[in-house]
Formats: sequence, C-alpha cells, structure tokens
Amino acid sequence: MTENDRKNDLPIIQWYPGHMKKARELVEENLKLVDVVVELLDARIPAASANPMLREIIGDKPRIVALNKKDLADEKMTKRWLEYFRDEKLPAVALDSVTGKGMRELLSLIEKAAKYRTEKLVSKGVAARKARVMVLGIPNVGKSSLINRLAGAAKAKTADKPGVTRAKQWIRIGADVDLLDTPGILWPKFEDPEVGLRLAFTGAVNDEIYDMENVAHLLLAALRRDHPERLQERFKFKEELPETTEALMDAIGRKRGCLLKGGRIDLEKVQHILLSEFRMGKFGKISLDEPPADILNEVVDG
Ligand SMILES: Nc1nc2c(ncn2[C@@H]2O[C@H](COP(=O)(O)OP(=O)(O)OP(=O)(O)O)[C@@H](O)[C@H]2O)c(=O)[nH]1
Ligand SMILES: [Mg+2]
Repeated sequence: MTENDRKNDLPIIQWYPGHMKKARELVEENLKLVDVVVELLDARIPAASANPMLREIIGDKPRIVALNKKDLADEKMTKRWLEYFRDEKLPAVALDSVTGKGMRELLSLIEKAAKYRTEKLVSKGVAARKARVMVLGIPNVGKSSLINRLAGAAKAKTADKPGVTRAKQWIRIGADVDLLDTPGILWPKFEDPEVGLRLAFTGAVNDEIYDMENVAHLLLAALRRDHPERLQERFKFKEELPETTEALMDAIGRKRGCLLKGGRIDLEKVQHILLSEFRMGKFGKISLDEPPADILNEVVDG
C-alpha cells in the first residue's frame, strides 16, 4: 500500500452531532460565568489541536493561549509559536502540566487579563469581585492536569459559588482569581486528513477510532523523512535505515524481538511500540506543526 492509499484509508471522523451540540452548550453556559479563557493547546500541534470555532464560541472574551506538553515539543518551534501568538496580540505561555513548569507565568497572564476585564466591569458600575477563569481544550490535551496543578500550587480549597443556573465549584488560584474546576471540552476538527493524522500521532484521538496499522505506518514514514537520526539512535541502527517503511518496520521488530511463531515479525507489537514511544517523547522532542508563514513579510522581503 502506498502512503497515499494509507491516508485515503483513514476514516473521516464524524462526531455525533448530538454530543457535539451538548458539549458546546455546556461550554457556552460556563463561559457566561468567566472573565478570561485559557485555551489549552498541545505544544507539538498548536494548529491541529486548536478548535477553529473557538473565536466564534468565546466572542470577545479575553483569551490566553497555553501550549501544554512543552516537554514533548521542539523547543525552537515552541518559541516560534509563542512569538506567532504574541504577534497576533494573544498572551501566550508554554507549560508542562506534569512538572508544573510555566504555572507562575500563566497565573500572572491570567491576573493581568482578568484585571483589565474586572476594572472595565467596575467602571460600568458592577460591584468588584474576584476574576473568574476557565480552561478550554480538546480531549487529552491536559486540561485536568493543568487544573490540578494550578489548584495544588495555590493550595486551594474549593468553594461553592452561585452560578447562573446551578452552583459551580471554584478553586482559588491567585489572590484575585478563581478557576472553574470543570474544563470545557472542544472537539477537534478532522476535515483535513493531515490534521486528523497529527491528532492520532499524538494520542489526542484514541487508537480505536483510527486504524492503528495505518497510523503507525504513516508515523514511521514521517519520522524517517524528518528525523531519520532519531530512529537510528533509538533503535541502534549502525547501518543505513532500510529502503522502505515496510522493511524499516520489520527491522525494528527484529531489533526489539517482536517475533511470532515461525520467526515472523509481530507487526501489531511494533506498531504499538512506535506509537507509545513517540507519545512518551522517546524519539526526542518533536513538533509536528509550524506557525503559518507571515505572508506579508514574505512579500515585502521577496
Ligand atoms: N508529557 C506531558 N504529559 C502531560 C502534560 N499534561 C498532561 N499530560 C498527560 O496527558 C494525559 C492527558 O491529561 P489530562 O489532564 O487527563 O487531559 P484532559 O484534557 O483532562 O483529558 P480529557 O479529560 O480526556 O479531555 C495524561 O496522561 C497526562 O499525564 C504535560 O505537560 N506533559
Ligand atoms: Mg480531564
């Protein structure tokens, strides 16, 4: 099978319209309660992990972009993304929600954005109150880890506060900031097969949705194209990498002892190894999305 066949073989993901509608309604309901939104993206795929409807959903509410899992992304690329967002006038920060890196910076961005907003409200005659923030992001991007981190760092107690329709749990994360303890889940958009593939590589969609064989094969082909030295190092190839992706898959299977009875390669096992080791960062820090080119500058420079 060619790479294109494999790509064409990937299913078009259709979320159940009912589920999506409900999730969006919940996000919209909670949005009414907050002053600031933290848009959590995966630092390896800031484009693919963004929900294109976000702007429309949050309107002109202040937004902070947080690139999570920075420990897994290419540092230079993350820096370029941060510059890109800041050029777009969006406060942006890179995070590792497992170790807690970037939390203080995020909190200060939240405080800054919230202050602007609450001062505006007070000037309109609304009584002063603590600023409220919520986290939004696609499944598995690290929303719960981030909330736990922020809560832990602030040694917060949770407290009930009346919301619009029912009581919501708020966590104090700064002197003047409360965080909603339930994040908003946004569905990723899969219309572009390349976007779907990146979400599958990074584990944003689970392997039952996408065919693991195709995903692992396309991941190996991409790694071989962009980072052959990482494969060489990880699997201790002293010689050149084999010619085709199939042969490379077999060779990795032999190196890892993934053998079936009769000496055949256990391809399913190799596929699993490739995907799980990539997601754990065992091939090094790798980013899959680049910021959009600055077309204006290119025209001027060219
Ligand atoms: N390496 C790394 N892993 C992270 C980071 N943040 C979260 N994770 C891991 O990513 C996985 C998903 O994290 P969660 O916090 O459950 O993500 P979520 O967005 O709440 O997921 P859903 O509730 O399923 O939508 C877990 O295995 C986390 O340990 C990070 O900064 N770096
Ligand atoms: Mg969660």
